[in-house]
Amino acid sequence: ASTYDVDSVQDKWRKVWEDLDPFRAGSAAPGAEKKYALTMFPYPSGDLHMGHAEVMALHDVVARYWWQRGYDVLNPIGWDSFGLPAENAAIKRDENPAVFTYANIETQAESFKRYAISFDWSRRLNTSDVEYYRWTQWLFLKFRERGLAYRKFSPVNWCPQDQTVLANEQVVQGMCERCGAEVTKRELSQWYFKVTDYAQRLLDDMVPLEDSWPSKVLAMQRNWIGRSEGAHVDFDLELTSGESRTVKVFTTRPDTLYGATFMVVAADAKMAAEIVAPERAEELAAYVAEIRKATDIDRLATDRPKSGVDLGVTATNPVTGESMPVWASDYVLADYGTGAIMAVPAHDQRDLDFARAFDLPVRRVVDTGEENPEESGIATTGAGTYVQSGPLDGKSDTTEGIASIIEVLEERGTGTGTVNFRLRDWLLSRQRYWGAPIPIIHCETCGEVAVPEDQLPVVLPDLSGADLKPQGVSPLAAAEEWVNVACPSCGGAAKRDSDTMDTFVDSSWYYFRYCSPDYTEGPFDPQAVRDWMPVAQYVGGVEHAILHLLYSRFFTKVLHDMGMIDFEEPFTALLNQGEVINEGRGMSKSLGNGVNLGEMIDEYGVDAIRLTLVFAGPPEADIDWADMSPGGSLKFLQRAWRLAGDVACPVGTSPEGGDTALRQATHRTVAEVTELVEGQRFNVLVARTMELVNTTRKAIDAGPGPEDPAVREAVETVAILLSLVAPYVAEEMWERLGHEPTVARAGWPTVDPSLLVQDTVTAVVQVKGKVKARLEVSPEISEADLEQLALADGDVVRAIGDAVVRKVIVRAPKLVNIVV
Ligand code: ANZ
Ligand code: ZN
Repeated sequence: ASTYDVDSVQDKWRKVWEDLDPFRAGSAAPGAEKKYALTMFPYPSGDLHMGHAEVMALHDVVARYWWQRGYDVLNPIGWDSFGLPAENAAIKRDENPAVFTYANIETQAESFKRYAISFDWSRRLNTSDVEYYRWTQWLFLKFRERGLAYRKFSPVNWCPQDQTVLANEQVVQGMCERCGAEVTKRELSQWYFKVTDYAQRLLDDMVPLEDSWPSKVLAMQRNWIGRSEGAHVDFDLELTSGESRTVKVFTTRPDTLYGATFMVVAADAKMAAEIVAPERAEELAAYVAEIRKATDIDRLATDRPKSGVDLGVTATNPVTGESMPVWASDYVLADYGTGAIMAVPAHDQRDLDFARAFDLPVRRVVDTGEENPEESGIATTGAGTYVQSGPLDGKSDTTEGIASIIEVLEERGTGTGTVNFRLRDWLLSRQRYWGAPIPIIHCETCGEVAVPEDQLPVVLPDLSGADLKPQGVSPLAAAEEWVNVACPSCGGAAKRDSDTMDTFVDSSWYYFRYCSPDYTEGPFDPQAVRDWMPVAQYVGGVEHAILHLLYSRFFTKVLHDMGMIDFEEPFTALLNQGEVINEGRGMSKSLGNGVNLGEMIDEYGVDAIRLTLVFAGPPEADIDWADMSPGGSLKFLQRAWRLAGDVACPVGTSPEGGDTALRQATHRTVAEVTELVEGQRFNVLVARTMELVNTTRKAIDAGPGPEDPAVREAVETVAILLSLVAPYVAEEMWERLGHEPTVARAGWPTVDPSLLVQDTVTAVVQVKGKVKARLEVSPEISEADLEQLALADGDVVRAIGDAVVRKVIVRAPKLVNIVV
């Protein structure tokens, strides 16, 4: 046939591949090196969209390349199938989330198969499967045994729309990461993972990832962990009751202690209510009620008008002995540092704004040469000479200043040097139905009791027909039969914890499970994990830079400390793909600029869509679909496919003796493409393949002709290169060339180094035995041409000067010797 029928080709090969099962992990030659290629698993909230199409197409270039290179590849797929998106969608449709979720999973699986991603389909997993979440529960209990999962009562982020708490990481600019509603605070008893215990290691272990993770992601994690060096300083307070009390502050600038003129405590910290003078208590309570509405982002904003309440008590500056007022304000956060600060208005802008708003004293202690902040209203934060600072006066080294004040404080026992982290513990409990139940039982006599290991899993009850609408408590609390149990410890009446786990708990360890998805003795088979992990290449969106990637790193470190694995970082290399946009903007329903993947595939075929996405630009760059030409991609693929029909020498013919120029083009392409794939420059891989197709077409039509064995070699190479991007066309070409399927496992072409001749060589020109010029010339240059070039060179002409040329000895292409 001379036309390429996309649909029938797709149907044909899907069946063949299903029988061949070519991408089963462990199916490479014995002893082959193992490579784990991972792509972030999808939420089953609908069918696949353009974003999935892009990330999977890029990811699959790597996985398929590894197979071609002879590695044993683990490229698994599964679904992040618990969680709010599915639950909210199910509520809207008045369906059981399970029905909706599993139907979507089937739809997506079908789409992935049609999209021909080289997954090992035998390893499918869903985080909402009982066999999976029993181990999520098991891990929770193991973490708890290590003191890394605990419950505490404290103010938490609350999404009024989803009626559930949120982790700090799920609050994006004050909004719920999922639904966009403004997040408020509530006091609740909730479960946490103690990720703060790992803050320093999470920072340190990023160093070796410097070259293989996007620097943006590393910077975001560093910033999120937020390590600050500084000091804790103790201030003695005199309360109105006559009692005294010590309040600790965290400061990164203890060297400015002489400039501290008042103290501020977080208005919503417990401490504020404890120290406030009785006559100010009411005012404080009213103020706290007001600020509960503000987000942390608002509260820390420098341009926000300062507000606060004078608590009517005084504190003593430990170095000046001066008495200073204590205020409560919302610009100090309750859960950062110690929830209290020493205000140094001269050198901290927020403190200065506050001082000016409430007429509090400003004292400059670092002279930076700028105008005095007291007059300018602009705090100076840089280095300068210390003034009004006792022993520091006249000095000007900040590091030294900080160290010497810490020394003084430590000697007197009124402070210590310390490191503070911005990272908070991970709030993991959710008041929603569709998640892994927390395997804890609450007993009035025994307190919190872990569900015994042999009673796992705690199966999520079927609440079909029940109202799952968020009401602030988990719908599980109303499932009487499920909730009421005997205490495993005393046998008395007790209740199950009715919260479920954040889905980020599920996704923090799924890549371990893929190594042995049917293992029943633990979350994973240690040997299988030793074989495959860590992940060699992880591909996914930058939106997971903090949440998922930080949590996964934390889980991996805990598993390491539990002795279950011997590495500490899960993902050796990370690639963040760009976004697929349309007409310059993100695709969205409200803009009406969505592009339907299914329709695109129906119109142009899978290969053309995949090729378009890979060819669009560097993988990390955004793709504007409006600028793309899937029709052009399809035309190119048909051109490539036609080559296979034109090859006229039999399969198995040795390429030796074939046309040299074409053979060189082929081998140079393979050599270059190998480096391009290793360097993740997949778009250039496509460009080089296109060039090889054009060169081969010329060779068939005008050059050595279709019988030349170099043509077969070139077309076979095109098929193999295309197998990374356009698997259907590649397979069809391979068959037309007389091979058995599958081209995906044909093996990477071997490069013959003798065919990689350089385009130019350097010819040396000597005059009177001295080198006077170096010329870049073609290796095939004739002696006459080389002589002419040499004699025309400016330096050579100068070197000869007035002398008479007696003899020119030419050894093309390397040497010209001029005798005068
Ligand atoms: C005195 C001081 C003087 C400060 C100065 C800064 C400059 P990072 O680097 O982010 O850790 N701070 C401490 N706890 C706070 C809280 N709970 N809410 C709001 N602000 C708080 O910032 C640490 C600095 O932020 C601390 O150092 C403290 O102000 C303030 F010239 O103390 B500093
Ligand atoms: Zn009990």
